[in-house]
Amino acid sequence: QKLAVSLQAAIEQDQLVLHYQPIFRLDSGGIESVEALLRWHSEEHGTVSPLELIAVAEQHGLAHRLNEWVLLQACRQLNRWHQDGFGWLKVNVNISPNIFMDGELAITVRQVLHDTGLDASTLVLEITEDTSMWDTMGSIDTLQELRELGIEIALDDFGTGYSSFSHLRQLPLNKLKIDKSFVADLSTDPRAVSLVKTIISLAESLDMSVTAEGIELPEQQAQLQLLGCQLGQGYLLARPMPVEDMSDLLSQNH
Ligand code: G
Ligand code: G
Ligand code: NA
Ligand code: MN
Repeated sequence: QKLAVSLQAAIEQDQLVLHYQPIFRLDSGGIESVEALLRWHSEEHGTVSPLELIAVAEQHGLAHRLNEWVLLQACRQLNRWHQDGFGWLKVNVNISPNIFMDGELAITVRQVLHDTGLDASTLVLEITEDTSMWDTMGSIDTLQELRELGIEIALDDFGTGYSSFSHLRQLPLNKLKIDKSFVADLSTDPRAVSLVKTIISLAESLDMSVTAEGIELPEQQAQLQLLGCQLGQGYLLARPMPVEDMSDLLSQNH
């Protein structure tokens, strides 16, 4: 079977899986949120990477269904965690640029919030800056609509893409995620340190919180703490993991 046909069946039959990677407060070590990350092991096609999966979905008109599936599963799972006593937990869901730009995202999000009864303030959408979408006014309207639902918006992979200072000024964003390429160079490159320091103070002055992605080494974590970075995620702290493991980790983390 073609990959797209299998993917469609997998969406309908709930054969896709979300893994979760915690985002930690770097000062206290507490968990603030979990990022939902798509995983698919197909009997026929083996393990398909999320990037390939999303590309196939977009080529075959399945992007909407896939996005809806991810949002609904992530919100349902967060509800379970809230009911298990972790009522403060948030979930971060990645939204691909095409989904973001087509104008129906706010309708889908509103529907999912309604169907799950989830507290909107615990949902964070991650939008990558690696597109030229910010140049269209429609994108600002979409962001505004999403914010009016009470959810938060994070700008993902910050520093690598298209965003300029004027975008940061115009867009109603809550969070910046510093791209892992900057974090990777922190322990070896003083210029990376300067850049990260600047991004942190920029975000603070615009009332956004900062998350460092891709923390792999203790030196990087130490440097980020020194620079006052509030939040971090990466293999050093915890890898993306299945729901059961995430539940265990939440129970251990106070
Ligand atoms: O988890 P991993 O490193 O394999 O993810 C690879 C890429 O796929 C990352 O850029 C990540 O943001 C993206 N990704 C993972 N899950 C989703 C998802 O549910 N939706 C979208 N749009 N992107 C995702
Ligand atoms: O594009 P995005 O920033 O959403 O990509 C997130 C992806 O990065 C996750 O899917 C995850 O698998 C991966 N990731 C998480 N932590 C680390 C890390 O410490 N190092 C690297 N190289 N990748 C990571
Ligand atoms: Na992301
Ligand atoms: Mn992300």
